[in-house]
Amino acid sequence: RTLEEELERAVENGEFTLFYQPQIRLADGRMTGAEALLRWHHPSRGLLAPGAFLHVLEASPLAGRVGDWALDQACRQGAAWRGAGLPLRIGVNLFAEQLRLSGLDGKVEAALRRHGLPPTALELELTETIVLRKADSQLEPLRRLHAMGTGIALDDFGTGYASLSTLKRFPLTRLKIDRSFVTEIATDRHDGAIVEALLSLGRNLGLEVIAEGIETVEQEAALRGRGCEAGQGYLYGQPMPPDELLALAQARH
Ligand code: G
Ligand code: G
Ligand code: NA
Ligand code: MN
Repeated sequence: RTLEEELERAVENGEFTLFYQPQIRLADGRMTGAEALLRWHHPSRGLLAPGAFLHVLEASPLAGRVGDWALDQACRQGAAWRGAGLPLRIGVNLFAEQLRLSGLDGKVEAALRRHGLPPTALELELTETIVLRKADSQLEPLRRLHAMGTGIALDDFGTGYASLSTLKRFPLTRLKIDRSFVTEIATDRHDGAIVEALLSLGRNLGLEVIAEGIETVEQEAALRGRGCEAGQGYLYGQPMPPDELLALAQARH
């Protein structure tokens, strides 16, 4: 069997699941959100992270179905947490395929309505590569979602080639600084300077900034000291099943 055939079976058998990674407000350490990250309960290979299959899934038409499932599942989970008194904003990664097909705004609105969530309870994550391939006319669904109050984050920020003018015309609410710049922020002068530039870019565009891949209190302090609003990384928690995230959120609320 090829990986693509296995992925097709996985979609049919419901073998995917979502893990969640905490997102923290650096000013007070509270958990304000969680990013949903795909996992595959493979019948013989065990629990697989996206590294094992994303390259094939992304290039396949199945990506649209898996992406729609993840959007619905993340909204369901967000509504459950909200019901438990934890109004976390849920981050959902989008596949290029989901933007290529029309009707993304309708699908997002329907998922929110199905689970009784306000538009602000959701943040869609897009990579620079996806963003750069979009013509102005293809941005209309995202503009509508942005106007409704849904978050739109630029993922892996700093690793691509998005120009200032691209960033300006794209309907964004947040930049996610890629973890490659965070790793040595406390020790490497250049990484410190790059992060400062990314943060000032965010400020000038009126966007919030979240840093990914925070693993140490030194990295956290360096980011907070430079005015970064939010963070995500192993320091706060790895991607985990929903029940574990709930327990952690209750402790960090
Ligand atoms: O879960 P992990 O930490 O290994 O994530 C690896 C990559 O897989 C990340 O870059 C993330 O953006 C991507 N990814 C995880 N879940 C999803 C998903 O549901 N949809 C899309 N499009 N990408 C995902
Ligand atoms: O969407 P994105 O590609 O940024 O997904 C985040 C990826 O980074 C996932 O693979 C996740 O497991 C990983 N990750 C999240 N936090 C950390 C961290 O603190 N350190 C490292 N090395 N990886 C992380
Ligand atoms: Na992401
Ligand atoms: Mn990222």
